[in-house]
Amino acid sequence: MTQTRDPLVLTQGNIVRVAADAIVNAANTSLLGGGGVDGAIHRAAGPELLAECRPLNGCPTGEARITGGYKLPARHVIHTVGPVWQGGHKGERELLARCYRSVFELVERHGLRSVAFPSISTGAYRFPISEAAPIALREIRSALVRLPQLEQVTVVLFSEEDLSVYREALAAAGAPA
Ligand code: AR6
Repeated sequence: MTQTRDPLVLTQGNIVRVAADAIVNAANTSLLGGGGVDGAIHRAAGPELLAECRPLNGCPTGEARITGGYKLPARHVIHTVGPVWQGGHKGERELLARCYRSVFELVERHGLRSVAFPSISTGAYRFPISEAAPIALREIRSALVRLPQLEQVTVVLFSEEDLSVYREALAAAGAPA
């Protein structure tokens, strides 16, 4: 049997350097920028990104919006708003899953073939990464099964520790179906 490359790739690095059809931004409901990965993406893309975001009038938690990538190597940015972790009894897990699904709806609609995600909600929004990783990986696997156009999904983890958590979650979930 020939070994094919897994379309799901985990890597450590800075998402602003990734040349994919789209990179995903962990934004807030204003879509007007912030700290963390959001700040890094806006800085690297340049002020045209904020100019395109402003008339979008924000984005509710769990939804997503698409813009150009401007000075980024990525063609598009898909902005999604993750839930703030409030202890786990406020629908946070479902809202996080919804973020991934909303991103993939845009990926499908725009015929994108490669997309790179940061670990949504696990920074300033304090979602425990050990709980977020299996949700992210489950939704990514499900999209890869559903969307034949989708060739590669990369999760770009900012630290080696975060990469280890995702690797363990991937191993625990087993091989792709
Ligand atoms: N590349 C990849 N991952 C990164 C990068 C980067 N350049 N920078 C940070 N991370 P966060 P959230 C990781 O806080 O929790 C913003 O202010 C980071 O280590 O960026 O969804 C928004 O405006 C962490 O693992 O996003 C919102 O107000 C992950 O990205 C709020 O933060 C997410 O951390 C959103 O909080």
